[in-house]
Amino acid sequence: MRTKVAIIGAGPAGLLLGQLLHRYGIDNIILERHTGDYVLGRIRAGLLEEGTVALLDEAGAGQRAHHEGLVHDGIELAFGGERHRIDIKAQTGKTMMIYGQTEVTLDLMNARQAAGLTTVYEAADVTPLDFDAGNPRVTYVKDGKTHEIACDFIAGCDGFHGVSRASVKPSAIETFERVYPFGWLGILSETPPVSHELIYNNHARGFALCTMRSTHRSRYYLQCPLDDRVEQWPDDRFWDELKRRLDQKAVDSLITGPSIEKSIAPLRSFVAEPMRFGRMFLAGDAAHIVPPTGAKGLNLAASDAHYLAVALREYYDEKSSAGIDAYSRTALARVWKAVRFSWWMTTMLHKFPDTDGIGARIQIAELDYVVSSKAASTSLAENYVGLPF
Ligand code: RFL
Ligand code: PHB
Repeated sequence: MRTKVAIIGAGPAGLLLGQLLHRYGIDNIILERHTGDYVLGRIRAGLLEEGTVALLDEAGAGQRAHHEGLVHDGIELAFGGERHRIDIKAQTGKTMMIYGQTEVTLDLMNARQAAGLTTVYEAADVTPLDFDAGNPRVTYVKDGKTHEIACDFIAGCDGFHGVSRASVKPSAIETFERVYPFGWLGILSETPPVSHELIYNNHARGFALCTMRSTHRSRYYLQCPLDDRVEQWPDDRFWDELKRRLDQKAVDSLITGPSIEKSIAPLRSFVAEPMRFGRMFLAGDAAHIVPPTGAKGLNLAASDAHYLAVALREYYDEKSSAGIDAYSRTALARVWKAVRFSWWMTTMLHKFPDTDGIGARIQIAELDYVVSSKAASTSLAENYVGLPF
């Protein structure tokens, strides 16, 4: 088999890249380790930047998001028992959209299928080869048989634990990492959200986030110890703890119900540099991870896919390598700003082991400053809504 771009991973980065390349007339094949249903079963991000929605439109997969997504103009920060609204639309002229990653993935999968493009699910032992030389290849095993795809380029869109980054020789890559001393326990429930906008809560017992998937489906997160397991968090304990961390008005309007999903995710900041190794590029979580506090993970996967698709179009249409040569630098400039913002939001909103004394007071002073200073709230707003790309 031969294709122009062999894409490893059918998460949001790989599917969006594949669809954008298709629109630019560049053929591609996606190799995914799991089944499509497994990929769709992963409950992750929920908040899309306007730029991400525009990319879904460009990919021909934005229709349902416009119909079913919830457009949000602001967020609330809660601390000291009170809520403070940041009017993001007034500060930036832009909005955000609540539309779950599962829906984004489904829409991109459907668009890919409608376009008749090849995705190999349950591809085992996917191995990128010879990307440092001029003849990159990817081998994989399917139904017990080994296959090989010859290609011009490989796109490693295979997430944090993928094979692409792991295939690079250690001397060619530099990594930067911070692991936070807590995780997020998330639940999904078939209940109306406590408020029509997201509420980020700083509380002495730990961070809590009220978000949603629709007008009848809520998603809540609690900061929890890293070694906690979901079995330790029956629904009643979750709701009790959430109520302790919310302001009274939120507690009064909170509607609880059985959870339909519950999971714990560790929080980390991670960046690999560069994002290009000869004829292989990394995109999305394969290259970087941010803690979810800034809602940037999925949005960065989308901007990487955009930069890479445009660079490859330039390569094929204009016979110019300028775009692919600049890809790593261009993508990393945006990535690092999102890493900075996500770290800052995480630091301001969570309880740290050493936050008890001076740290906790400084957090409150910072939150107070953010909600009372136009300059500070505008800074939060323009990062939250997504920096331009
Ligand atoms: P993904 O979504 O991990 O997709 C990578 C795909 O590659 C496949 N794969 C392989 N395929 C073939 N061969 C191999 N050797 C392979 N190894 C892996 C995987 O099966 C998978 O299908 O990465 P992508 O596309 O870069 O997308 C990134 C986003 O998924 C990610 O940034 C966000 O979901 C991060 N994230 C969150 N972001 C937010 O903005 N808000 C959130 O609330 C939020 N919650 C989360 C999250 C990530 C989580 N992870 C990674 C465990 C919650 C969790 C639990
Ligand atoms: C979500 O809806 O899952 C979500 C929203 C905003 C965040 C993190 C997660 O900052």
